[in-house]
This record gives sequence, C-alpha cells and structure tokens, in this order.
Amino acid sequence: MACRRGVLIVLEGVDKAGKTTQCKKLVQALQESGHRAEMMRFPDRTTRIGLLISSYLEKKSQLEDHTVHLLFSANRWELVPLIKQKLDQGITLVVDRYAFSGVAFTSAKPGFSLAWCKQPDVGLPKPDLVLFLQINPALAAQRGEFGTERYETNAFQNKVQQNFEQLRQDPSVNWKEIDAGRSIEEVHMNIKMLCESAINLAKNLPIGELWK
Ligand code: ADP
Ligand code: 2DT
Repeated sequence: MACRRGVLIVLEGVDKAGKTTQCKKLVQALQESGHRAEMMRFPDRTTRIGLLISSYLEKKSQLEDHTVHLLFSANRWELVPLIKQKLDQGITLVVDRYAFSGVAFTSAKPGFSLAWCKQPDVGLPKPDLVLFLQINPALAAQRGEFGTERYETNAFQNKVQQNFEQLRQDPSVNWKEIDAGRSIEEVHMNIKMLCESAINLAKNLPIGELWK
C-alpha cells in the first residue's frame, strides 16, 4: 500500500485556552491508536530566528513591530522543508499556534491591518484542520497568573480574540470551534474525534497553500 501523507493539524486560541495541554494529549492518543504523530510549536524558539523572537517576548530586547512580525513568519518558513518532509513520510503534525496567531497578535497592535499581517504567510502549507479553542479570555485568565512576557495582559488578549473571530470568517480554512471551557478530558475527546475524521479525509489529498 502506498504511504499516505501525514495530516497538518493546528490548534489556536488565546493564551491559556489549553492548546499545549491538548496538543500533547492528542499526539499521545494518535500514537496509541497506531498513527505516526509528532508535535510542533510556533514560535520555535530553538532556531537562530527563534532565539531573537524569544528574547523579544521575554522583553530582553526590543524589535520594531513590522520586523518582529516578519521574524515570526520567517520562523514558520524556515521550518517548511521539515514540515513537508514529515508529512511526506506519513507523520501527522499537531502544531501549537501557526500563522493565525501571527496575524491575530500583530493586528492587535495599533496601525496593523489583517490584510498586511497575512501577506508574509501566504503560501505556507495549509493546515487540513484548524481547531479553535474557544474560551472567554477572562475565564482563561483565571487558569493562572499571566507571566511577564509581552502580550500577556487582559486588554491585549481581548483584541487578539476579536482578530481570531475575523480570521475564522474565512471559509478557505477548515476551522472547527471547540468549547474549551469544559474539562481537559471532554475537550480532548471532542478534538480526537474531529482529528480522526480529518485524517481519514485528508490523507489522500495534496497539501494546500494557505490564503492563496
Ligand atoms: P495554552 O497553551 O493555550 O496557553 P495550556 O495548555 O498551557 O494553555 O494551559 C494553561 C493552564 O490551564 C495550565 O495550567 C493547564 O493545566 C490549565 N488547563 C488547560 N486546559 C484546561 C481545562 N480544560 N480546564 C481547566 N484548566 C485547564
Ligand atoms: P507561547 O510560546 O507561550 O505560545 O507564546 N505569537 C505567536 C505572535 O505574536 N506571532 C506569531 O506568529 C506566533 C506564532 C503569541 C508565544 C507568544 O507569541 C505570540 C504568544
């Protein structure tokens, strides 16, 4: 039997919606049911570009707003060869944040349009499924104190949430909304079911190009 490609699954949502928790559980569940699956996250802070981003997020350095937006995008593009290689090998990738966070966060800054923010990420591998973990940012904030990184304030997260709402109007992306206010296990079961069907549907189709 020909080796079918892996499927590109992205989890998005405001801080503390539960993305990292659910990515880990999903990878484990997929592996247990016989799929090859791995987790990735953006920003990937381990590359040279990622180190610049990490220092900026930790407020150890300043970067001009357009510049850091382009670095976040470059951080995705530099990993595209690896993403394609893994998908070709039949490995399903579960990705914690992608271009949607890129657009939602930068466009929460004054003077940035959604259209401008999307441009550098046009043509990235298009996720087969984008799971939006929907939660009121005020409820998510109750899951723990904000850290000290950039963007970790209620006012900023509210703007990010509104920008996600706009991005989710785009029918060219396969968005699925998940009620992330439920227990970790309930959310997981919901996500697992959606992913199993996405894997069955997508594995015979070529990977698309985002926003193109
Ligand atoms: P994100 O990656 O979206 O920022 P995390 O997965 O890191 O979110 O979760 C943030 C915090 O909330 C963690 O302490 C985690 O254990 C907790 N958490 C995650 N999902 C839930 C949930 N469904 N209900 C209650 N707490 C949760
Ligand atoms: P975490 O490492 O805790 O997820 O925080 N961000 C992320 C952007 O501004 N642009 C992007 O393209 C991406 C992927 C979201 C990372 C922080 O960086 C923000 C929170």
